[in-house]
Formats: sequence, structure tokens, C-alpha cells
Amino acid sequence: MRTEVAIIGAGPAGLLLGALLARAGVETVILERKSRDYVLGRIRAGVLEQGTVDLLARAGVEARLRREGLVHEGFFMGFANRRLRIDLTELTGGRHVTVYGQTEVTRDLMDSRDAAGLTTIYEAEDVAIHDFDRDTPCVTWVKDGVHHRLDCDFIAGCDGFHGVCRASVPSGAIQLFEKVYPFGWLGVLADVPPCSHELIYANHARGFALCSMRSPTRSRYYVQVPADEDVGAWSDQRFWDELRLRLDPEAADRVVTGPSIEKSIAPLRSFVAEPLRFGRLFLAGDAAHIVPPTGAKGLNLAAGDAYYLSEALAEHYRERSDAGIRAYSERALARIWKSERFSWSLTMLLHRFDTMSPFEQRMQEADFRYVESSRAAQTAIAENYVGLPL
Ligand code: RFL
Ligand code: PHB
Repeated sequence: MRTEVAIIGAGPAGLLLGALLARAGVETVILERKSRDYVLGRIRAGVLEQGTVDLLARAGVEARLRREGLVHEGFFMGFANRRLRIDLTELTGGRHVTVYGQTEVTRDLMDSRDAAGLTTIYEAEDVAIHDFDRDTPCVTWVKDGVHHRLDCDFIAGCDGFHGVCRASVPSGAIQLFEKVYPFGWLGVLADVPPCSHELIYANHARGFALCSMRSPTRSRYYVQVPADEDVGAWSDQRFWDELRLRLDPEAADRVVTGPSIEKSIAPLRSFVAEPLRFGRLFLAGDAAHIVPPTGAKGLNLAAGDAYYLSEALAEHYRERSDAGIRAYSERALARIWKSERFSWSLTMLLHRFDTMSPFEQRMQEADFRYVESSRAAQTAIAENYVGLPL
């Protein structure tokens, strides 16, 4: 079997890259370790930057997103029972974000890929990448006990944080930067109306809480928990009680409770790999970087990488120029580090750390009061939240 670009991973990065390359006339095959239903069952991101929506439109998958996505022109930050609204649209000259689940983005991209007759191989076991430091790379895998091989020009490593692509790079050729936070987010999805029409990010003495949503009838809530917390220790009732304790009285009163559809704990981490290109192998999305979810940047960064990489590869095939390929790593990393900074700073502002000294606690309070009183500080948050230019 042969293709132009072998894409490892059918998450948002791999699927969007495949869709953008298809528009540019570049052939791809996607190899995914899990089943389609498994990938669609993962509940993750919910907030799309306008640039991400534009890329999805360019990839030809905007119809349902335009119909069902919720346009948000602001969000709230809570601190010590006070609430501050960040007016995204007013502060950024008319920009907004769209609330639309990652599951839905993934489904739209999968459906469009299937409709176009493009190849995606699910449940590919033991995927291995070979010879990306030569002109003739290839990918091997096992499916239903049968060994397969795909020859290609390039390999796109879109296989997430635990994937095989980054791990295949010799350790001397890659530099890793990492910060692991001493807590995670316990998330609950429930078919209850959201307690607020806009997201609330709350810093509370008991820990951070986030009120988000997927639709007017489906809510997504998170509470900060210790990194080693057992999800089994959290009954629905315990979750709802804890969430209410961390919200201001008005929001707490409006929380409608119900049985959880999904409940899981995600660890919080900041991580960047440098560079993002190794000969004919590229890393994109969570394979290359992780941000704590506080800034809602992970999926959006994955989309940005897919855009830069699709442009570089299209240029290679269309114009016989490798300038974009050579520039990919630096171009993508420049934007990645800015998103890392924003996600880290919002995480530091909004969470409680056991190790915080009274001085650091006062610094966090002062930081919040400064944001409250300064339009410039609010503008800085707003322009990052709606997304820096691609
Ligand atoms: P994914 O989605 O992890 O997809 C990688 C795919 O590769 C497959 N794979 C392999 N396939 C073949 N062979 C192998 N050896 C393989 N190893 C792995 C995997 O099965 C998988 O299907 O990475 P991608 O495409 O880079 O997308 C990244 C995003 O998923 C991620 O950044 C976001 O979900 C992060 N995130 C958020 N991002 C936002 O932009 N806005 C948000 O509001 C937001 N909220 C969140 C989040 C992530 C969360 N968790 C669970 C970490 C909220 C949470 C709770
Ligand atoms: C979500 O809805 O899952 C969500 C929203 C905003 C975030 C993180 C997650 O910052």
C-alpha cells in the first residue's frame, strides 16, 4: 500500500490535517489504534476559537457547527464569591468563541472523510514508523492478526501525548519541557440545563471549579481534585455538593443536578517537545504539546498545527518547494509557546495549590484584583482566550 502522507491518530489533529490536505489534493491514509466509537466516546474539549471554526469551514465541515454551536461573547471569572465578566467581544473588537464539543468536531470530520471515500484504518495495533530519516519512510501495523505496511513520503505524528511517533525519535534529537501540576480536574457530563449562560471559572478556597456546557440541555462541570484522586470516591451527590460549595451563591442556586453521563479525572500538565520535525516525520497536536485545560487551548492548538502542516505539505506537492516544511517547527512553536504561557498563567491564577505560602496566596488575590480593575489586563486575557492569529 502507498500514500503521500501517512497520518497516525484520528483525533482532531489527524482528522483536520487529513481534511485540509484532501482539499489541497494531497493523498492521505489515517491509522488509528482505537475503534471509531471509542474515539467518539472520549469527552474532552468544548470551546473553539474563531480561527478553529474558520479552519473547519475551510475543511468543509461547518454546516452542523454553524447550526448547533453556541456563540459565546464572554465568560466569568469568580474569586472569593465575586464574579468578573470578561467581555470577549467588546475587548477584542468583535471576536467570540464557539461552544461545540470535541466529540462533535471529530464526528463531523470522520463523516466527511468517509463520504469522500478517504481511507481511515481503525483498530490498527502495534503501529510502528520506520526510516523517517531517509527518503522512503513507511509505517507498519497489525490488524486482525495480519501484518500490513504503508509506504509514504511523509509521516504526520498526530497520535496524542501517549503515541508512538514522539517516542520513536532518538532521545538526543528532541528536547522536552514539562510542568506537572499537583492536581487534576474531575469532570461530569449531565443532561441538565447549565447554571449560567456563559462559562464560569471559579477560584475558591476549596479549589477551582468550572461551569461549562455542550448545549442548552447538557452541562459539563469540573472541580479541582488532588492528582492521585480515585474517581470511584465521587458519587454524583458528592460531586454536586462540592461544585455548589465552590460557586458564588447565585450560580450555586442555579445548579440543576441529575445523573452523570460521564465522570472522569484528567491530570493537568504543561508540556512542549522541540523541534516538531525530524526528517520526514512531523509532530502535531497533543503528540507535540500539552496545555492544562484552563485556557481551553489544547484542541485549538492542535487545529493550528494541522493548518501550518497542511500548508507546508501542500506547498511541497503543489509548488515543489520545501520552504514551508523547513519552517513548520519554528512557525508552530512560536504560537504554541504563547498558548502555553496563557494556559499556565490562567492555571496559576485560578487554582489552589497546597504548597502556596500566605505570601503567594496574597499575590494570587492581588493578581485577580488587578484584572478586575484593569481593562488592559482583561484585554490581554480576552485576546488570548479568543485565540491569537494563525
Ligand atoms: P488526541 O485527541 O489525543 O488524538 C490522538 C489519537 O491518536 C490515537 N493514537 C494512536 N493511533 C495509532 N497508533 C498509536 N500508537 C496511537 N497512539 C495514540 C489515539 O487513540 C487518538 O485517537 O490528540 P489530538 O488530535 O492532538 O487532539 C488534542 C485534543 O484532543 C486535546 O488537546 C484537547 O482535548 C484538550 N482539551 C481542550 N482543548 C481545547 O481546545 N478546549 C477545551 O475546552 C479543552 N478542554 C481538553 C479539555 C482536554 C481534557 N482532557 C481529558 C485531557 C478538557 C479536558 C478534560
Ligand atoms: C469544557 O467544556 O469541557 C471546557 C471548557 C472550557 C475549558 C476547559 C474545558 O477551559
